[in-house]
Amino acid sequence: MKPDLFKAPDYYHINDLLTEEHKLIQNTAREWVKREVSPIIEDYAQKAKFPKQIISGLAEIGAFGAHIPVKYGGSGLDQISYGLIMQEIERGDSGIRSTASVQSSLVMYPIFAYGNEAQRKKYLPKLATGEWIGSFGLTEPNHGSNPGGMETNFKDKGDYYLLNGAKMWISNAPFCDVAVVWAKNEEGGIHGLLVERGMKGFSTPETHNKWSLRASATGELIFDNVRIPKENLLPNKSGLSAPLGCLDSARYGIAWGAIGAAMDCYDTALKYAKERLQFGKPIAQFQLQQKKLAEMITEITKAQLLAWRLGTLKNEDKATSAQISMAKRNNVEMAIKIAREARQILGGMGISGEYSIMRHMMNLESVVTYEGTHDIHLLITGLDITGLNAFK
Ligand code: TGC
Ligand code: FAD
Repeated sequence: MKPDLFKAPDYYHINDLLTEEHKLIQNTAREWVKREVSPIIEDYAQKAKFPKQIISGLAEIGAFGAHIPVKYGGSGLDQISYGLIMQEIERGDSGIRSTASVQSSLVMYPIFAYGNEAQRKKYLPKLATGEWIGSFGLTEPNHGSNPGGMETNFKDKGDYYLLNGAKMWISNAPFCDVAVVWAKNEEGGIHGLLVERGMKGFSTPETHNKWSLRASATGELIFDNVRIPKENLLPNKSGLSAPLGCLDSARYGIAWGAIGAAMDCYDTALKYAKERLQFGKPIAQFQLQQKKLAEMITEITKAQLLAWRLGTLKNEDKATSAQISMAKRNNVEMAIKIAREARQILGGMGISGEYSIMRHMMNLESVVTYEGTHDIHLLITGLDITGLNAFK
């Protein structure tokens, strides 16, 4: 892996829209990624291992609970700050951003928003420091895009709930300390339960042989007659809108994160194209390569503006789920297309682990699928603009 000389593209001076605090947060995260992620990430991805030693550093840059209030151990930052941290982390690797997204948006957020005070005090400080790692179990073997059909269920046994079922494709599962698990009660109502490692009948086998997000640990959550203490039910929200509400927060982070991956591919391709000589000229002088680079910077700039505007709407509590969905879809597709074009600019070197592009490209195949597939997000926009529901 080459030294990380990343220079962030900022064609429309988006930086001028940021406060001094935003810039400081962004810069801290960027320097941390250069120091702690870039030198090791290729090796960990090749070995399909998550680099656990970076967990405390992720906590220090505010990646765990950026928007959770300080009194619960979070950083109490605004939504743009959260987005910028996700962007910088994903510039390093989407798998590392996944760990941060799950911890912040899918574990800390529901405990904060749907939990009671005792649950907030018990879990949030430990999750904020990375002492505990969380996972989020919504997807099941038979229910991915339609989580409302979930089969995982719990029965009221008087003193406790009895949980049965299985979740699959769960980020952080193999080493999580606590899982936010979505399951149906006997009446079919959907609730969140906090399942802790060590509970009898709870196991988290790792999913192997992934070609994507190799530096992120993915696994199953299996519940075989697990006794859940009654105080582990999230009391303040139920129904499918509860897990989907968490997804809004995570999808927002991905809309920013994907820009980071795209920026890294663009920056790598631009540098390479200016240095690589063929036919006696830098390949950047050929029109076909300039077209690719020009389109890349245009798409990155559009995505930056979309994310920034969405962040301001979120700060004002005005962003709709459909607006968040559009930004997730657009920015991830933009990043995948850029990764593919950037790889071509590097020719044969594009497939080598000497450069980050192929790793980003493979990672983005997961990012375009999780948190709602590209197709599902098209249909969410379709429903929003036509009023006609393609899912029913
Ligand atoms: P539908 O009938 O439309 O909705 C049920 C209820 O939910 C409400 N709702 C939302 N609420 C909050 N936020 C949203 N984004 C919401 N979308 C819908 C809706 O208003 C309704 O409320 P109510 O009060 O009337 O009951 O549900 P549906 O069954 O027709 O499904 C709709 C669909 C397909 C859009 C939705 O289920 C969906 O988004 N599917 C995609 C599933 C998905 O994204 N899974 C992600 C799993 S987690 C993950 O991938 C983590 S990866 C993490 C990482 O590593 O970074
Ligand atoms: P399916 O729902 O079976 O979809 C297959 C295809 O059919 C897709 O192309 C889809 O777009 C299309 N399709 C489905 N329905 C429709 C429709 N109505 N109209 C048109 N096309 C349709 N989940 C979690 O709960 N927690 C996690 O932490 C998590 N982490 C993940 C990490 C990784 C690496 C991956 C790959 C996935 C992860 N997921 C997680 C699961 C992810 O959210 C699901 O994979 C995703 O929601 C899609 O579900 P599925 O894989 O079952 O595909």
